[in-house]
Amino acid sequence: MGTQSMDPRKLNSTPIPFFLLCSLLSLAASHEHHPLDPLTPLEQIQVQTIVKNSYPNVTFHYVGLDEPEKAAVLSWLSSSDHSNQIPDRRAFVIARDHSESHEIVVSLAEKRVVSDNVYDGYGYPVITFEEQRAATQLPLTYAPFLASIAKRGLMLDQVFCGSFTVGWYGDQESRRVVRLMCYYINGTINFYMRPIEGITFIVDLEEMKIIGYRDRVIVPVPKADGTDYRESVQKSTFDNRLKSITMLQPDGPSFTIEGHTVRWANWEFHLAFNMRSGPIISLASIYDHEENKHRRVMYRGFISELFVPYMDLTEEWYYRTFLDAGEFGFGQSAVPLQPLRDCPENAVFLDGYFATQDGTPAKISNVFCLFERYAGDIMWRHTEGALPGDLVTEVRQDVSLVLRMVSTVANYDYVIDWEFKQTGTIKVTAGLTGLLAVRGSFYTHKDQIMEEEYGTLLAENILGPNHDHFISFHLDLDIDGEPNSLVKAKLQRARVTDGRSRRKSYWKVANETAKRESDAKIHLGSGATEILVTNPNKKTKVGNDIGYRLIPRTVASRLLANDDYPQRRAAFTKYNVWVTPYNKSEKMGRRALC
Ligand SMILES: *[C@@H]1O[C@H](CO)[C@@H](O)[C@H](O)[C@H]1NC(C)=O
Ligand SMILES: *[C@@H]1O[C@H](CO)[C@@H](O)[C@H](O)[C@H]1NC(C)=O
Ligand SMILES: *[C@@H]1O[C@H](CO)[C@@H](O)[C@H](O)[C@H]1NC(C)=O
Ligand SMILES: *[C@@H]1O[C@H](CO)[C@@H](O)[C@H](O)[C@H]1NC(C)=O
Ligand SMILES: [Cu+2]
Repeated sequence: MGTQSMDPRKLNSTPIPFFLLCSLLSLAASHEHHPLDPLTPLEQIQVQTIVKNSYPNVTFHYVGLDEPEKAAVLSWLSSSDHSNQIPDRRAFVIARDHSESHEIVVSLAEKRVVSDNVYDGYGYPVITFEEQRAATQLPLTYAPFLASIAKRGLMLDQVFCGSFTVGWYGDQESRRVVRLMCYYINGTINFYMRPIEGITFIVDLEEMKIIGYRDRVIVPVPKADGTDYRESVQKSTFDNRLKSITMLQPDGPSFTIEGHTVRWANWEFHLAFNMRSGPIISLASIYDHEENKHRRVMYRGFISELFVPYMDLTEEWYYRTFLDAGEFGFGQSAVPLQPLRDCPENAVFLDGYFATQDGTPAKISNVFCLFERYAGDIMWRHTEGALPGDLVTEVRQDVSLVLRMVSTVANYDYVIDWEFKQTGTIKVTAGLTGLLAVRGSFYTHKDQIMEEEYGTLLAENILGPNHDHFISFHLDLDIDGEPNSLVKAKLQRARVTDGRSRRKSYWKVANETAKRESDAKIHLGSGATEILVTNPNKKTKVGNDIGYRLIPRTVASRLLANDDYPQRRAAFTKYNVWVTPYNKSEKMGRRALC
C-alpha cells in the first residue's frame, strides 16, 4: 500500500437494518434495491438506450451507479419503510461523442439524461478494450513496421503488440493517443520478456491510425529460453512434492450473502463491483452484543487510483507513468478467479458487470470470492500459571473473512484482499504478481554496463527498469457514527529532571486533532506518530474516545520532483494520508480523468 486517503464525514449516526431486499443472483428489474447496489445488467441496458437516444454515435468509457448523496443513503437506512424512501436510481456515464468527453447523469426512474457536462480539462477517459484491440492490430499492416520486422529477421505472425497510455508533459492541448510496444512470442508464452525494443508508435485513438513511428535502434530480442513461466514447463524450479492442502468447512461457511449485503461474525457490509475501482465496500458495521446494536465503522472504502511511474528515460520508456484505474479501469481489468487456486475450497464466488464500448453489459464471472481464512494463527491466548492448581490456558483461533479480487493490468496481476477480523480490524492488502515490464538491452553481463541504465540487468538482454506502484485508497470512515476527528498521536520523549524517579527518561503521548484540511496532510514513517480516527462525541465507559487506528505497513514515498509532470498529475502521492470533508462531487471517478 503506497498511500492512503480518508474522508471524515458530517452526518448523523443511524442503526443498520437487518433486512435487505434484493437477492444475490436476481437480475430482475422488479426487485428492491439497496441504494448502493451496482447497476444491474438490465439497468445498464436502459442506460445504454437512453444515452444512445441523445447521442447516437457515442462510445462508453465508464458506466456506474451515480451514488446517492450520503445523507439520502443514511436516511433510507434509518427509515422503517425502506421501499418508500429509496433514492432515485441514477447512472453516471463517461462517454466520448464527436471528440468530446461527456460526464452524463441518467435518471432510470425518469428514463432520461438529467445532466451532461462536457469535460474540458487535460485528461481523457479510460481507454476501452475495443480501442486497445483495434490499436494493437494497426502495426501488423503498417508497411514501415513490416520493414523493421523483416530487417530484424523476425516472423510477423509471432509479433504481438500492447498499448500504453502516454502520460502528460505540460501540453495545453493533447490528442487522445496511446503508444504501442511490440513483442516477439516465438517459443514462449511470456512475450513480455521479449520486447522488440527501439521501436515506438503513436496511435491516435479518435482516428484509430498510426500518427507517429520511429525505428531508432535495433536491440537484440531477448532469448525465449527460460522465459515460459508455466509450471508444466518450469518443472525444475518448483517443488511439486507437497501434498495437497484443503480448507474444509463441513458445516458450510459462517457468512451469508443477501442481495449485496454480507454478514459474518459481528460484521455486516455492502459489496459492489465497479468498473473503475473493483470492489466497493460500504456501510461496514459491527454488531455490539452489549449495546444490542450495529456500530458503524466505514461508510465507503475502495481503491481510487494506482500510479505506476517508470524511471527509465529512454525514448521508448520515459512516458510510462500509468494510472491503472483512471486509464485502464482497475475493475474492468479484473479476471475470473480460478476455484481452488485463486481462492480456497471453501470460497463462494460472485460475478460483476462492466459496460463495453457500445454500452452493452459484459459479465466477469467469479470476479470476487469470499472465504473464511484460517491459516493456523492465534487470535488471542493466555496461559495462567500463577493460580493454584492446574495451568489455565485459553486460545482463540484467528479466523477472518476475506473478500478477494484479482485485476490483471497487462503484465501485472494485482491481488486485492479486504480482510475482516473478529477483533474489529479491517486489513487491506495489495499483492503484486504476474510479470515484470522489461526493456530489451544490448547487455548480457552487468560488467558491460558503462552508462546509466535506469534499472537492473535481470537476464541476458533483459533490463528491469526501476518503478513504483502507488495505490490510493478512499476510506470514508464512520467510527460509531458522526462526526469523526482525525487525531495525530505523537509519541514524545520526556526527560525526568525533577528527581521524581531514578529513571532519566520515558515517553508519553501528545495528541493533536486536525482542525482544517491542511492539518491532515500526513507523511507517514517520519517520527513516532500514530494516526487515529475518533468519534469525539462517543466515549467508552471510562471516558476514553472511541476510534480506530490507521496502521500502515511499509510506507512508500515518492521521490519525483514537485515540478515533474507525472508528479503534478499524481500529486496525491505527495502525502500518504489526506483528509477532506465529505463532498460527493470531489470524489475520484467523478472526473473524466485525474
Ligand atoms: C453517426 O455515424 C454515422 C456513420 O459514421 C453517420 O452517418 C452519422 O451522421 C453519425 N451521426 C451523428 C449524429 O453524428
Ligand atoms: C522461432 O522459434 C523456433 C523454435 O524455438 C526457432 O527454431 C526459430 O529459429 C525461431 N525463429 C525466429 C525467426 O526467431
Ligand atoms: C487527546 O488529548 C485530549 C487532551 O488531553 C484528550 O481529551 C483526548 O481524549 C485525547 N484523545 C485521544 C484520542 O487520545
Ligand atoms: C464540493 O466540491 C465542489 C467542487 O470542488 C465545490 O464547488 C463545492 O462548493 C463543494 N461543496 C461543499 C459543500 O463544500
Ligand atoms: Cu512493478
